Amino acid sequence: MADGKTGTTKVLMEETRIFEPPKALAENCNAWQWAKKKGFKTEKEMRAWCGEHYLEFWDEMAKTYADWYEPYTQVMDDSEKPYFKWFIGGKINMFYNAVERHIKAGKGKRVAYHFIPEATDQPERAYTYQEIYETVNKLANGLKSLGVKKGDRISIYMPMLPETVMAMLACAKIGAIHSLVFSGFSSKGFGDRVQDCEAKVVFTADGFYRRGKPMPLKPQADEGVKDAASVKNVIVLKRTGLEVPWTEGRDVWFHELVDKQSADCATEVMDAEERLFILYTSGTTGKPKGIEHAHGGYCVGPAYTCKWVFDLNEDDIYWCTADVGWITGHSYVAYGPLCLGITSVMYEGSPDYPDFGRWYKIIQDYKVTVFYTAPTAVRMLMKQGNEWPEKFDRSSVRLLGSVGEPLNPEAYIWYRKYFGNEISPIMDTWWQTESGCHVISPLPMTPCKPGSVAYPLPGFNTTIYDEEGNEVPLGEGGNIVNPTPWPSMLRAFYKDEVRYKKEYWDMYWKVKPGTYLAGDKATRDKDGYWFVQGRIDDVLSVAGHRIANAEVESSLVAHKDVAEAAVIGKPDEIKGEAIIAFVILKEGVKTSDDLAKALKTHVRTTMGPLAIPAGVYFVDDLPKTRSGKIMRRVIKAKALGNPTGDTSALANPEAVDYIPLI
Ligand code: 6R9
Repeated sequence: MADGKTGTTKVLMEETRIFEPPKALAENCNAWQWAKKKGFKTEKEMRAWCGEHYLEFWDEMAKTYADWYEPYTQVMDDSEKPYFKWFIGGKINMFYNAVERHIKAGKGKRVAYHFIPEATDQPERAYTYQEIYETVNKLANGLKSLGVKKGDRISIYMPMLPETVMAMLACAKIGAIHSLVFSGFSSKGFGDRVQDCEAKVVFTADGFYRRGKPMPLKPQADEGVKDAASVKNVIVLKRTGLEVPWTEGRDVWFHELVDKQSADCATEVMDAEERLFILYTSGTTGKPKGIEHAHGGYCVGPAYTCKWVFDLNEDDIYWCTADVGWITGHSYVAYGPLCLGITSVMYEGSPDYPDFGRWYKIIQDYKVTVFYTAPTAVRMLMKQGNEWPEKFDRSSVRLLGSVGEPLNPEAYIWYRKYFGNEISPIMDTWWQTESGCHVISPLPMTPCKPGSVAYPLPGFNTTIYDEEGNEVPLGEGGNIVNPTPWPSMLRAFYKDEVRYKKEYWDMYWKVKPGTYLAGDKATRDKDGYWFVQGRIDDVLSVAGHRIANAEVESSLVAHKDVAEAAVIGKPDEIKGEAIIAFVILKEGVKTSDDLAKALKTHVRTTMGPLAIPAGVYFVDDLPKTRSGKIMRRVIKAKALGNPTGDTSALANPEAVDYIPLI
């Protein structure tokens, strides 16, 4: 189709291999225990019932996995679609569920995180639930002393540390709304997000470790907040001891703020719908969208899926490698495992420091039982060869997870063999910042097909629609949709009602109001197994991170020598997609390798290293629609040597000829 949206695609690849989970796991896992108790004979029957009776199902999950100060009187209210409300009248707090209730239950001595610094000469350290409870209480009092109140926004620009989770928890405790920005973002990326949510306080660190070396972070944080009038204080965690620029009266050391405070602090009683956090994710127009999540629903979705999909129990040692700055870190490093009182491993640095054996060594040292990572990491480690995993004992691992992009069959088989001892099933979990928790995934008793995310989870009625809103038959592709709401769903875009409606709800509003459009394409094979095919909009997936094409283009166009730019994703064995830029230079500017390099550096400094184009090509023109929209679909087809399809919407069809084969 001319606008680049999905048409109907057939299943091209037929995967016939099926991996059965170990019998003992299938029979004893938490999900199947529940099914047996309810009298279901098959997994299919269970999944179908939970979809049909989704309100009853979520009601039970909310009562099983969350503790409420006051019970809700209604499970869900859809009277103001697309603003769905969950657990009406219920009072709750995420901090109470993630930490406080474990202390009350006498489980304070349990380890929440085994923290492993990147530098091998620094001590590893366990943080108990009790220690986290006390530090968070003090930090919450510290935030109050700075004037932070319920509903205020707090930006967190911190590396992968237990203190980052504690900063999140302190906000939750007093009802402030946290907004994490991945510490790999540039100062501009950070600053834009701080300004958008009008943060009152910012958390950052003096620096972080990368490949064994301390790197500064505070100067970037300063640069980011320099135009943010809303920011009253910057709280700085001392991690590296690097010297930092200091603004008297504004900047506060994390440890000094905590040390002065009492460890008594009352947890704010929140309405279920009050906001827990805002997390920015890339949208089609390039401006990041602030996805809002609520306390009530978030206490349910991550905990339920940690219990059912990852089968987590108190004797597990769980490790999710995601950075807390992304949604996977929010749900599966912080809130989900904490709500269940689980012991996690948290590793500060990169997988190749001091060598490619680091992750396997951590698995060996801590006897990790459940491991969750992204396909990009699996492919990167696969490329390094089997001798690395073979040096270490990985026999503790009993279950694996994958997230962020399709796990291609080659990587799937390798991951299963070298991380999973050829027996651990892989939970390939499809979900989004917007969904808050897993949506489509196997369960531990599901027979799995490589490359497939299996089926929608209990509680979801996720299906595939064609452009008109008809469900497509097995074997055909279309748009992933959720016709019914779920508790940990997004509630809104921060201050942008129009885009919220446009991006998720307008597509099928006329035929089926309240149907959520996920923005991905998928197909199901003849057995009903789901295969995710990628985004329908113009968002790239680089190493599992979403980067809007438009964001990279606007960064390039901001360079003094660039007139116009178009960015596409080229399939990449390791990263999923590599960023390729086509650039029209301003009149009189000459093309050169140095200029191509300068443009890459420019993207790096304005957006951060994740967004650096792998290739920059200079062209004389770019194909556009009559309304001036650059036709990325056509550019991509031409560059990759595929048929360019329908070009009737082009204002300048001759421009296609300028696009080189890459
Ligand atoms: C959790 C997360 C969401 C987008 C999503 C889709 C892609 C996520 C996937 C997957 C294939 C999987 N995605 N999991 N694609 N298989 N198992 O990644 O959130 O950063 O918001 O990205 O990631 O395209 O729409 P987020």
